[in-house]
Amino acid sequence: MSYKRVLTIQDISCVGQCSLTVALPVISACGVETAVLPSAVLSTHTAGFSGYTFRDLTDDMPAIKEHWIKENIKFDAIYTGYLGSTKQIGYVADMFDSVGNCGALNIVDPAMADNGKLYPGFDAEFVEAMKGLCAKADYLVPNITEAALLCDMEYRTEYDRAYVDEILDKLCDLGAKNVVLTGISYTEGKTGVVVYKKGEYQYYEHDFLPGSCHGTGDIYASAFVGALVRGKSAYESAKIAADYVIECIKATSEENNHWYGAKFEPVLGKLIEMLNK
Ligand code: PXL
Repeated sequence: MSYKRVLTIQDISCVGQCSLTVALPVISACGVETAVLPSAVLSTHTAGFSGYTFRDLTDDMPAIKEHWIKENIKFDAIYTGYLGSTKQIGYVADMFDSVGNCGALNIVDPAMADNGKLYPGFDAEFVEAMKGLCAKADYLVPNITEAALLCDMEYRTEYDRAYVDEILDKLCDLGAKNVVLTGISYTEGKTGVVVYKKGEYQYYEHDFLPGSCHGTGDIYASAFVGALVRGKSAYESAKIAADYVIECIKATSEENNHWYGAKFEPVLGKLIEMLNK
């Protein structure tokens, strides 16, 4: 296995088990060097805490990029998550063009919404700009809320394969080469992930675990990136990430007041085992 370096661009929520505090340990555990570019620094994430601080780092990005170019620092993959501002999305798109190695993978988690709602602070202008970033994605990893927003489709909690197929085609029409659509459930008690490339549909279904916890989208995308960069196929990576998230949810549900994130750390060993199979 050749040694690979990933750049991940997302916020530091100091407390909250999401974004960079998940991506850095998870991708590192996959055996991949992980460089970070914080999009913003928050005292906590925005889901359930109130009065959090928010420092937007948009204006630091051009100088960071210029320094990396001067030092000839390049990455084998660039993975983006929660971004700090609409203007920043343009800078991030520029990073794809300027600091990716030849053949680098661009992986976009359009982290901006869940359960039918945008996260606090995001608006329609942000969604429009995010469509432009998705156009550059080799792998786009949305949940169904984000996917519906990106396609200007109605968000539904009940749907059939035709609705999902329409979303997948629209995401590819935006320009995304592959789509990994999470949280897709066709049968009660089950959920799963679709791995799609224009015309090629694969689905990994698994049990739905009640008591969903915050931050599993970030754990999913980080494990997917780690496995993919380690050389697993998109489908294997999607399956490993799903199985790992299941382990995280099981570990978290052992205690019922751990509401703000998932306990991904005690089960990192299981992720490494899955990768080594
Ligand atoms: O997990 C997504 C996420 C990332 N970063 C911040 C968030 C959220 C979701 O609410 O608030 C700051």
